[in-house]
Amino acid sequence: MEILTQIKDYLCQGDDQQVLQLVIKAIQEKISAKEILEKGLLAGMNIISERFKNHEIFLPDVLLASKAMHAGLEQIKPLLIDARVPSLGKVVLGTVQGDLHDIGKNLVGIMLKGAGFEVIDLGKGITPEKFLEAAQAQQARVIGMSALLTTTMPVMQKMVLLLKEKDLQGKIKTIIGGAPVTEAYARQIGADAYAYDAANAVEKIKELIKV
Ligand code: B1M
Repeated sequence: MEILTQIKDYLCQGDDQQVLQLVIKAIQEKISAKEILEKGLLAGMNIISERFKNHEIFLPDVLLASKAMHAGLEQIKPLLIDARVPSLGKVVLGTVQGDLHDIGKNLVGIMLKGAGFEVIDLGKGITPEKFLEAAQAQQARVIGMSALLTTTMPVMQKMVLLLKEKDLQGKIKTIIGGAPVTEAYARQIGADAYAYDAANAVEKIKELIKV
């Protein structure tokens, strides 16, 4: 669809205003939020990731594209979240300490809310202590951690160790994800689950708390 290609292209150009207007137009044209997300916004972010990896573009370009992604995501968020679904439980979510990447984490939050979970999104740069404090205050059964840098992945292990130290392992479950994170890493550090994308995170958390 032409408009989805335009969303993808303007996202790659980092034009948040055009992305915003086009997403609004796509919604008016009754294109589904899922299609706007997958064929427009995420398709654009995938191109940006590839170009950044190949040194064809630089950090400021990625920042602009991320801003455009956020602008579009904000518009489709209400469509992906169905407020009528009863709460399945609370999940504390955040990007780990030292890591500022939050696009994937935000998507996970949106999908979880859409599936009926109550999400306490702590934002980015979150220490294990902060995760724990929020989980205890909110009586959440799951802590979800996102990391996009290999250098910040060890924070996930610190979280697991902190729960162990406080004798809370198993009572508060952990799920991890993010581009460099793998199932094997989750097993290695003793996390309760790993998810490769936002939809998979919903499935895995449902399994974790058996709903
Ligand atoms: Co950065 N960055 N970045 N970056 N950035 C990566 C991650 C990188 C792989 C690019 C590269 O070099 N090829 C590289 C990391 C290398 C590594 O560690 N191995 C990198 C680097 C090096 C850096 C800086 C250090 C650059 C610098 O300053 N020199 C710096 C670090 C800042 C910091 O965090 N302290 C930096 C900064 C930035 C921006 C600020 C410009 C921007 C982030 C903006 C933002 O998030 N608000 C940015 C971006 C956008 C990227 C890339 C291009 C795209 C990431 C993204 O948003 N993808 C990224 C390249 C890449 O990943 N290949 C890159 C789209 C998103 C939907 O996917 O986040 O993977 P993702 O989430 C998916 C799944 O992974 C999963 O579900 C999501 C949806 O399907 N998932 C979970 C994610 N979290 C989950 C949690 C779960 C379950 C599933 O359970 C709780």
